[in-house]
Order: sequence, then C-alpha cells, then structure tokens
Amino acid sequence: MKAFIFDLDGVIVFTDKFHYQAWKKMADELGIYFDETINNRLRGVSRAESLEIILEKYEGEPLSGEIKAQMMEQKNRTYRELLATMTPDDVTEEVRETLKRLRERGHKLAIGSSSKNAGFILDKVGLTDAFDAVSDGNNITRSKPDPEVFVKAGEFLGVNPKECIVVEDAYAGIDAAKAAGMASVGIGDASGYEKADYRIETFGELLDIG
Ligand code: G16
Ligand code: MG
Repeated sequence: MKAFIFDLDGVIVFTDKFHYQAWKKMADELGIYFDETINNRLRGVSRAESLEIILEKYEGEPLSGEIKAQMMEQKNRTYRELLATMTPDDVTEEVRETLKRLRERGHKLAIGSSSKNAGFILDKVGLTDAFDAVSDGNNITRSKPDPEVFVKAGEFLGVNPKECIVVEDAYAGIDAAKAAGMASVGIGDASGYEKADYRIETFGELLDIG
C-alpha cells in the first residue's frame, strides 16, 4: 500500500469525552435528555447529523435552522475550549512511533476525518507535520459512510484508491473506505467489524500490515 489514511477521533486521538461534555452542556441547558449511549452514536458523524440524533429526544416546538446553527455554534465553542487543553501527551508514544516508522518505509500518510476541528487538534497535539495531507469536515459536503472524505484524501496525496488503506474506529468509516474502493483496517470500536479487511487491537499492529 502506498498510502495510509487515518480517521482522527478514535484512532489517533480520543476526543469523544470532549464531544460528550460539550453536547451534554448544550442538552442540559435546553432540558434535552442525553447520555453516553447516545454519545456513542455520534462517533464519526458530522456535527449537524449529531445534533439531529440528539434532538430525537427533544419534545418542544420545531426548531428553525437558525436556532440549530446557534446550538451547534455553542457546542463547538465549548468543545474547542476543551480541545485547547490538549497537549502532545494526548497522543501515545505507540501512535507517534508507528506513524514515524510507516513514513520511513515510504508510505504517504493522510488524515480523513469528519471533523472541522481536525487542523486545530493536530496542532494542539503536535502532529501537524506527521501527515502529508489532511482531508476533513472543511472540504467535504457528505459524511461517512459516503466515501468523499477518503476519496479527497487520496487525491490530495496523489495516490490511487486501490493503493490506499483506511484506518477507522467507526463502522460508517469502514463502509466509506469500501465505497471509495480502498482497503480498510478496523481498530477500537470497529475492531470486531467483519467488513473491515484487517482488524487490529493496537495501533502498532499497522506495521505488520503496510
Ligand atoms: C469526529 C467525531 C464525531 C464528530 C465529527 C465532527 O469524526 O468522531 O463525533 O461529530 O468528528 O466533529 P466537529 O464538530 O469537530 O466538526 P472523526 O471522523 O475524526 O472520527
Ligand atoms: Mg472516528
């Protein structure tokens, strides 16, 4: 494989606790029920789609697009305050070392994330220079399982989809990789997903796949 494309949240860093806290604050203020089980459904899902999932528990008057945009803005403000506390210590030595070794072997590395905060996160944890390209929520119009984010990542790298392998923790991400015509590795939540071409428990196992 010429290129590895990594999902960010749940693969390189673990920001789901921050997503949870930020959505929880917004939901509490509006009296909407929200818990960790609902939060699990937000993995890899765009901000706007996440809000719709949370609003399944909302029983008030219909909300306008403007109000929904304000809710997302408020959530994102809280989320970014939490992200701002991240440091390079939030990335394991195993992840850092594996990325370095894959690159030394000549693989191109990209991020393929639904998040609009991907660049900010990479900066906070000191990984901006570890990747050759970043495809994220800012350059796509359709979310995983649509393949757009990975197709764009392959284009940014100049690598044919057949020579790209996607590393994902979300089922929707594995499905998106398939739809892009790319191989896939399931890790974390997706380590038991039968549609993944490879399933791993630890990040370092990528060195046996490349
Ligand atoms: C991440 C998270 C999702 C989040 C999405 C959008 O995706 O897993 O929970 O809703 O990004 O994030 P933002 O609000 O920062 O644009 P990924 O694809 O990196 O796992
Ligand atoms: Mg993810």
